[in-house]
Amino acid sequence: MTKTALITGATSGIGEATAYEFAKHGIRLVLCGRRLERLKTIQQALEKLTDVHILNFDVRDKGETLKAIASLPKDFKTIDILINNAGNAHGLDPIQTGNLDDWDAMMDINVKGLLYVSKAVIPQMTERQSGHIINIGSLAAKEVYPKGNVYCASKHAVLAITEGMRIDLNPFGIKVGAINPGLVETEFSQVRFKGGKQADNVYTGYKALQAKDVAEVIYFAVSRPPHVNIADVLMFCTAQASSTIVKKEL
Ligand code: NDP
Ligand code: 8X3
Repeated sequence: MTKTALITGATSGIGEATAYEFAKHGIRLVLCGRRLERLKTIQQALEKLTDVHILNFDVRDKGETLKAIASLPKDFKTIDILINNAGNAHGLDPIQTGNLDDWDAMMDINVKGLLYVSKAVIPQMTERQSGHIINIGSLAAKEVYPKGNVYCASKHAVLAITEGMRIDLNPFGIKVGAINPGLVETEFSQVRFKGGKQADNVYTGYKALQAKDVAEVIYFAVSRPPHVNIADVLMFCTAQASSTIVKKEL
């Protein structure tokens, strides 16, 4: 039977690439994000391949998140696959000079937003005793790097939540896993550095992972047979060995 996936952060980067990858394989889509025009453009492009519904909300807003997901029309209400992807780094500062608004953004979006979306979707999965949740963690979920402090904390939390979900949802036959990429060339650094010049250097001198590379791994995870759960993936571009070791040619 054709599955339906809800993807948060589908307006760019890994989420958008995952929407394309899933559509190619006929998975029906509920695409979420704040930038409505982008959602509409992606919907228009993908409707040639599959059914697409868009939901425009900010994951920081608990009420809006629950309301948006509850508003899904009958045809899209059954979510088989949840991709908790919305998130970003905000700033790269040592802890002593970190910005409180940046800290709020990372904890509110990466951690609490993921929880709100999950809270809206999990009850139907437990009721059906089936479902698959993939949380997008990061290398930052496994390592702490200089100035990464709060972003790394938010992603360590994502990994802890993933493991907690897997334990609690195990009796219901629900698969839960995390995909943890290293450097991926998306709008991530534009957001982290607030459009500043620093963002331009992040992906120069080596070939970073592309959003599609991560999307293909996500599709691999969701397309395994019923008895197989990909619990945790750490993926790098070849040039990257750790958070601080990246082989650059320039
Ligand atoms: P992008 O900036 O390209 O995408 C981020 C997505 O998150 C956008 O679609 C954005 O949509 C959405 N988003 C951000 N804030 C909110 C919010 N408050 N409410 C709803 N949606 C929101 O970056 P990536 O694709 O790289 O990031 C996707 C995930 O991958 C993140 O969780 C990130 O931490 C993780 N990651 C990224 C890596 C990288 O190097 N790029 C490496 C490892 C993990 P909109 O603005 O329209 O709301
Ligand atoms: C994004 C990758 O290395 O900036 O999670 O933390 S990194």
